[in-house]
Amino acid sequence: MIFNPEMELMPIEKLRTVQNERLVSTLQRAYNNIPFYKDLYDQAGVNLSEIKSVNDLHKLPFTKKNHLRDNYPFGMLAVPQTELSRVHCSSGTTGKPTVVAYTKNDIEVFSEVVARSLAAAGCRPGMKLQNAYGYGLFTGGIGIHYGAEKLGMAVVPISGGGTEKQIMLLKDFQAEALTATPSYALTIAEELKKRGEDIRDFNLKVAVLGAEPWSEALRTEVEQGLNLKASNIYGLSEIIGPGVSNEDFEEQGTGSYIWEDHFYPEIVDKLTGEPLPYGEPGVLVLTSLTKEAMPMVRYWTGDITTITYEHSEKRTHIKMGPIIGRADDMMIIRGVNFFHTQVADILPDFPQLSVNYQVVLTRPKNMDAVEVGIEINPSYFNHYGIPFDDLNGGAPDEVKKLVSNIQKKIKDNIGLGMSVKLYQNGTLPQSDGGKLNRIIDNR
Ligand code: ADP
Ligand code: K
Repeated sequence: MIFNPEMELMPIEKLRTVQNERLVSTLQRAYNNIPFYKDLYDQAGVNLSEIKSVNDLHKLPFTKKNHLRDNYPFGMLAVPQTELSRVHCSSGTTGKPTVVAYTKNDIEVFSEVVARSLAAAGCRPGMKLQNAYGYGLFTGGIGIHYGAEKLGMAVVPISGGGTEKQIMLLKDFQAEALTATPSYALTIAEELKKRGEDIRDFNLKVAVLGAEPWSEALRTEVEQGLNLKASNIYGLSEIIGPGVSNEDFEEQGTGSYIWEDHFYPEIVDKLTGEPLPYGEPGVLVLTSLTKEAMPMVRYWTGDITTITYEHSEKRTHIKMGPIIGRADDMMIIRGVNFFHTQVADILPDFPQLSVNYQVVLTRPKNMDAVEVGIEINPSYFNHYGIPFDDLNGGAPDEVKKLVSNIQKKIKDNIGLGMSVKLYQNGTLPQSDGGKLNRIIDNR
């Protein structure tokens, strides 16, 4: 099902015309109403009348998260506060949050792109959706809620957490769809297994998971555990919230469609900021084309990915690959660039391992050291009858060999020596409803 065939199937030349028109009015709106943009472009010496199409965008400087922080709370508004319909915050790190705001029409656009996303993920009008994204200042919960209603679904607004109740309602209400962070969907799947629930008592068909990076191995685990199809949803508060892009459930693994009539994507080099050709990994930079309250021009998402039209089969819009990491989350360990998602990528090579992992950084003797904790796959170990206590230290040869094979694989693929510690299933931190932090920095 395609929610908005006119826009999602629009021939690319026509789409460019729409984008160019929308870009020009976005730039005028930003420059004329927001002192930040006027100063930014005046200081850079750009004449906005020279920016006529998306191909000219590269002449403009980037907008970054610190610009939003500097203009806290309402300095980035292009409309009077009386015209706002809603205000959200992005959790961010310490200190003041990043504020984002919406007009009535912005909420309409937000709902539209979420409705398209859910439809692409296999959600249908008439289905019930259990929405386990957090409700509140976070854009995820309410953003999904409005989009699901627009699509014609019935929403169960349970929010994140309370796994026992999640399971009870999934079973009693027979919801066909689940939205959650991927790590929380895994928590639910593992809890089902632990309780010995029979998946045939549930009616789940699709899950729409996002807000944090996840791997194909995690997808498999969730799909098997919950007996459904799980697709990726991507977004960020600064651009609108979830629903900037979404995977089609029948084209899994080939990327997520970016709703290009509302968000124009570029990929740029993370050091030089120069635009990169399709297919090359770099920082995703997004320009909002229709937002009224808070237009974002060349917003530096910090997320590293690729974009290409190569796999756009069902729709004309461009697709982005999975997020490899955030530019500012990249760790440089003993000179080697490292994202924790690189650990996730090697796990499927070892059937003995489960998908849950964490990365602990320490600095003994002034040298950075990395320890990777990985949960084991209980069925594999039960099969061999190895008691869990024997996993670390005093372990049978077979386990010692496994650990050294994992270490070798990490060294070969990532280029860094790391120590590896195995954990019993369910003992590493799990998502209790929201995003899961996999990095523990003890340096
Ligand atoms: P907060 O900042 O409060 O955590 P945001 O919604 O603004 O909330 O977070 C957006 C960020 O979350 C993105 O920039 C990206 O790093 C991450 N993210 C969102 N969706 C995905 C996804 N599907 N895959 C990987 N990372 C994602
Ligand atoms: K964010």
